Amino acid sequence: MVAIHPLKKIWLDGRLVEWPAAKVHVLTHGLHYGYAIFEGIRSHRALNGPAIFRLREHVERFLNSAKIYRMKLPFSSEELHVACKDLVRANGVPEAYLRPIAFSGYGEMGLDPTNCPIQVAVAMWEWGAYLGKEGQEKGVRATVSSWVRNDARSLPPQAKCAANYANGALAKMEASASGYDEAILLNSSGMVAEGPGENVFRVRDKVLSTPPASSGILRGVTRDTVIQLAQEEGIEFRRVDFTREELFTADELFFSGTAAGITPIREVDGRPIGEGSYPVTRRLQGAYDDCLRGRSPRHEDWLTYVA
Ligand code: PPE
Repeated sequence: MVAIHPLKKIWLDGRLVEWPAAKVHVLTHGLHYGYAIFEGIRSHRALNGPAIFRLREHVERFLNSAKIYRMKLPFSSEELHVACKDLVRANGVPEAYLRPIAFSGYGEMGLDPTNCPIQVAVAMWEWGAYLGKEGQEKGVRATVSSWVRNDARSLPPQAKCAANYANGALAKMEASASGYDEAILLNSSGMVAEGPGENVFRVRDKVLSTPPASSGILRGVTRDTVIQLAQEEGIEFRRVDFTREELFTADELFFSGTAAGITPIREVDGRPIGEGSYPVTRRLQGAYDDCLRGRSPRHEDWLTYVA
């Protein structure tokens, strides 16, 4: 969790407005029914200036989320790219987290959002290590949630919809109340799915694995980055379902996500994971950091410089 420190500007419905002016009505439709889709993107101080990481892929997922929910966005992909770049420049903060969001606005009530205006905003704030700086370095303690991950037949996991996160919040609160840093959710078949805001990776006998999209997860941009980097590092990789007990017997486990970055998991439900050193995780963290900060020439195309 992070307390928000106001910056200068927020992009709202096509223009940059002053931070305190970015408000909505309490009868905003999406607030009542969870009809909102969003993204989480990071910008970093890279070698050649502030740069947004994998902006294209995030905006593409945003458009796909809208499509799944029949939401007609009044802005094009190109306009959203420009909005994100303008926003980082306007706030003058290179290391930030960007939150594009589209939602059914004020106009009608009742479940069908078809006739509501669609509002779109991009806000940004400074968000340090999602699971704490110490967690990022030394690893976090996780617990398998008693809450089952949203079933794909109820809430499509590929759409990053606000409604999905009620399930995540239940899991996260349960984990915190029991003294853990983060939850791991199983799907309705009992296989490992993901964290409330992260994908999960496992290393066993030098083989890296992560659950396939069919396990009912969000297909993370960071997950995709990790998979590409692992292949370049010569790490054997498999997309495969794994069980709860395979978490306990892993040599290494880690979370991946835009907010979380690559965060080692050092314990699951009282069982220490592996030996407590994370050689594969560390290699991937290093390679990932190089990409974010423009030190990886082969992945320059993942960066959108804002200047
Ligand atoms: N699964 C879920 C459910 C999820 O929310 C995220 C991102 C991921 C996997 C990883 O996706 P990606 O960021 O593309 O690698 N969670 C976002 C929101 C976190 C929040 O608390 O808010 C994020 O990391 O931006």
